[in-house]
Parts: sequence; C-alpha cells; structure tokens
Amino acid sequence: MGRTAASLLREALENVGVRYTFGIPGVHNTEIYDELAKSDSITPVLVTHEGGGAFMADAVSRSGTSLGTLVIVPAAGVTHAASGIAEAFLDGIPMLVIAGGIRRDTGRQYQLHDIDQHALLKPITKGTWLVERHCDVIATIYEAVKLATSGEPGPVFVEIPVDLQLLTGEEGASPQYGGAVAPETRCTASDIAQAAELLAAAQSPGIFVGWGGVDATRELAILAEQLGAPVTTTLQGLSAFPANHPLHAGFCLGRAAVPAVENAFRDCDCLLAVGTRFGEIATGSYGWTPPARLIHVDVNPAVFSANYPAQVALEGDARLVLQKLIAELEHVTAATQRSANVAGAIATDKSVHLREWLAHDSRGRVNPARFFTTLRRLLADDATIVVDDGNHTFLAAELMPVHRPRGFISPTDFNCMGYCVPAAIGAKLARPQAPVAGIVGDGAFRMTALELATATAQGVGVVVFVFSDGELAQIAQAQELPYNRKTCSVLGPLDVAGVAQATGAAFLRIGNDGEIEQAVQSALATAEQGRPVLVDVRIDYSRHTRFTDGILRTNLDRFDLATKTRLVGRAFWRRLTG
Ligand SMILES: Cc1ncc(C[n+]2csc(CCOP(=O)(O)OP(=O)(O)O)c2C)c(N)n1
Ligand SMILES: [Mg+2]
Repeated sequence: MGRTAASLLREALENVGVRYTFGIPGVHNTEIYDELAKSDSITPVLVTHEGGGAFMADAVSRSGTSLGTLVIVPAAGVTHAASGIAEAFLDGIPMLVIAGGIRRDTGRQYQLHDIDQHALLKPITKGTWLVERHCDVIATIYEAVKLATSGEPGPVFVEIPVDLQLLTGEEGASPQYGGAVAPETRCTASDIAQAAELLAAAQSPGIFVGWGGVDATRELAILAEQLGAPVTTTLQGLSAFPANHPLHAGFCLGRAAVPAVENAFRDCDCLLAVGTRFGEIATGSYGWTPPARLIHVDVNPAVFSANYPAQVALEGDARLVLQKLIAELEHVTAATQRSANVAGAIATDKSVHLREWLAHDSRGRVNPARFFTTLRRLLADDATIVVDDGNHTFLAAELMPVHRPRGFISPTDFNCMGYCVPAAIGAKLARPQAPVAGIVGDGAFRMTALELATATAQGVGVVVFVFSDGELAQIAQAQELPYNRKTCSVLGPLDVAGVAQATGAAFLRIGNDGEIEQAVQSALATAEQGRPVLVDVRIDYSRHTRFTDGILRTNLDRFDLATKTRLVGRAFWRRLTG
C-alpha cells in the first residue's frame, strides 16, 4: 500500500522534535499541512508573509528550544522567505526549510511555481535536497537536520515534489534518528596548554564573546574570574555574558565600544575570543586590532586568522574547549586583585556613562537611557529582548543590560530590517512562559508589522516598542556629516495606533519620560494575557550611540588623504551652501 511523502514527513518532523512550522499553504503543500494538522506535537502556524515566517523560525531556533522550521510553497514562498533564510545563514542559526515542488511525473513544462529552487538557495543554505523517492523522505530530513545543527549551524532546504505527497509509495526500512549531534573539540592538549600559558602570563587579559559562546556563560564567568579579565561581547553575542556580572564591561571593541570596554581593553595584551568571526558589526568596522597574543576559539576552523592572526586556534564547541582551559588553569593562582581592580573601573565607567545619558536633554521626548533603565527594572530576567536593525539596535546594545543567555536576539550579519516583529512572535511561541519585548525602529516596523495579526490570531502576547523618530536614523545619521542632507531616509507618517487597531493589538503611547513607567507596566500586564501590545515610543535620537560615532570615525580614517580631503571638502561646502 505504502504511504504518502506528506505522512512520512510528519513522522520525521515529529521525531526530530519540531514543535512549530511556519508558512502558508498552497497547492504544492496542502497534503503536508493536512498531515501537520493531525500531529500532537507540531503546530503549523499560518503567517502573513513567508519572510515573517522565516524570521519566526529563526527566533525559535535562537531560543534553543526546538528547530525553527518552514513549510512553504515552491518558488514564491521561497523567494519571500529568502531574507530570513539568509539571515539565519550569515548568523549561524539552524533552520529547516521545506517547500513543495512541481510534479515530476506528468512530463509537463511551464508548471506553476517552476524555478530552480536549489540554485536560488545554494548560496544561503548549508545544503539542499530534492527528494525523489518515498523511501528517502525520512532519511533526507534526518540528514538535513544533522547538517543544520552540526558545526556552525545554518539553514538547510528540502524540496518534496507534490506528486510524492499526493501518491503513496514504498516507505522502505525506517531509519533511526540519531538525536542531536554531540558537540566535540578538535584541539590538542598542547594547544590548550599553550593558550593557558599565554593567558596566565598576560598582564591585561581580556575576553571577547560572540553568539558561539552563548551556551558557555558559566565557563566564561569562571575563566573571567580566574584571570581577572574584563568581558565584552559582539552584538549577536550580547547575551552570552550577563550584564550584571562585575567583569561584564559591555558591547563591542575599541572606539565603537562603550567607555567601560574601551578603557578595560586599552592595554589588553592577550585576548581570548570565543565564538566570534571578528565580522564587521562585531568589531565596529574592524576599528580595533586585537593583540598578537590572540587565542581564538570557534567551532568553524574557517574563521581562524581570517581577519586577525590567531596565535592559538582552538577548534571546537565553546563549552567543551573552555572546560579544558579551565582545567588547565586550575593550578594557576586566581588573579583576585586584578579582578577587583577591573570590576571597580568597569562599575565607575558604567555609572558615569549612564549618568551622562540620563542627564542628556531629550527636549520633551523619551530619553533612551531612561526608557531602557525602566524597562530593565520592570522586565523579568528571564525575558527575551528582540531588536531589529537600526539606531535602536545599538541603543539597546549599549543601554539595555541583558541577564539571560539567549535573552537578546538580533539580525546581525545579514542585517535584515523587518526582523523584530516576527522574531518576537517566534521567541514567545518558543518560550511561552517568559515575557518578550521587541524594540523596533519605525522604518523596520513597517516592513513586517502585519505579522501582529498573526500574533493576535495565535494569542501570542508580545510587547513591541516602536521607536518613532520619523527617520531611518541609522542611515540618516550617517548621511548627516558627509552629505548634510537626508536623501530617502526621512519617513512619511505612519499611524502606529491604526496598525494596532487593524491587527487586533492593544495600543499604548509613550510621549515623554514621565509616561514610561506606567506604559511599560501596563504593556507587560496586557501581553501576559495573551494579547500583542504595540507601544509607540516618541524616542529622542539626538545623542548618537558610541557605535555609530565609532564606525563613522573608523571608516573616515581608513580613506587615503585625497579621498578624505574630497569627502571633508564636500561636507564643508554643503555646510556653507546648504
Ligand atoms: C532590508 C534592509 N534594507 C535596508 C537596510 C539599511 N538600513 C540599515 S539600518 C536602517 C534604518 C532603519 O530605520 P528604522 O527602522 O527607523 O530604525 P532607526 O535607525 O530609526 O532606529 C536602514 C535603512 C537594511 N539593513 N535592511
Ligand atoms: Mg527610525
């Protein structure tokens, strides 16, 4: 008799522990949807747009509770989802993308949705499969999931032609799911010994952590305390080290970093970098050069010495590698005095920086530091903070202390606007017990705001704070100095309350500092009842982030004298002539 590929797929998805699928049904996948509806462990979620669906799946994976999965139509669904798939690809997030495929059994040309999906997705996935026989469905899903979740994780794509879904076929022998791939290390004992020796001998060691270290927080804290080393993180890895640990200095490196980091790492003579690729955002546009004594830990050996030469490269899962380092350093006396000095300097720098921010005159609008300080106080430590891409991202990174690993997620290296609203929904579905607060710019908001209708339909109580400044500020701020004009970066009006009304979300407005406390409290309480809440925040962007100013200066410095003169000359001329 045999089974349909749709039924086999359901079995495979249940066995690998998928809990949610995101997508929209079409003629090439309704058999799959019909099977998913029968599942006790999987909920298929109807999204507004497959791009939103892909960000939701991404956020499910980042939450670490199950594998984010898409079930979409071929071609049109895949191109819509491509932004979220590419974000997952560059950010190293596992994702299973399943699309239907055209019929291979009719011999007909020019079918609906007929493009080469594999060619389209090849550069933004770790691997793609076309299932051609019923007996391959389950084994293919297991193999795809293994690839997605092993080494540096990433998205994978499986196409299941509609004829296999509709017609029954021989299922063959059932393959066994081997479970999640066990983490491993590939570094030798002498590599570990060499790294430990360098760290122990350093006068001013430092630790730099990316998303690859997000599950190694405990080990990072032990090492930091042992070495008396300050810790800074990348944007994506912001949650990898708790902001309330005394050795947490803050975000980024060099002049693009907060002052506590800039000062704590100024004399750094040995850097332990964990789970970071030293990418453009992570390094503030490569604005800080690590010391020659660079110890680089990463699961992906391709990142070693790609941007900065590593004296010791330790390949493997961050937790396992750090555990070996800890064991190796056990006999070295802990640098308690250095820890106390470093922590003291960090505490002073942090409080001066915050005081400066709070003293900034926001001229009747909402002071970002006041907003984030209040949000932090009212939000449980267990919460997930979801940002988008823009000035608000770096304000959050610099001013919002994150206390839980995986408690902050951001679209980082693909840097795709439109992430926040759908990702907040995915994060809440993945961890329904904890609050989710989205922070989104008013430009990025309009890209995917209608996913709030998905949240309402699913009873997903997320709070989305829209930072309304009327501009694509991250770009507008970068245009100010060189061009003295904001071409295409000033937004037309948007009625955020109208969006709330249209999507069924509750609505609140924060017009000034005096309204923050009450609105945040009320928003969190409403969200807890299972209703999404939109909060229009009249934010003040008149004070730049350290990150923005840092990267602008770094990029300007890098030009040769002739280019610098031309750019500065044009800026000066425009200031004179308007
Ligand atoms: C899909 C996409 N388009 C364009 C950009 C370029 N970009 C980066 S930040 C930004 C401004 C975002 O504006 P908004 O959402 O209002 O946030 P703000 O900077 O004002 O906080 C733009 C246009 C991008 N990163 N992604
Ligand atoms: Mg804006």
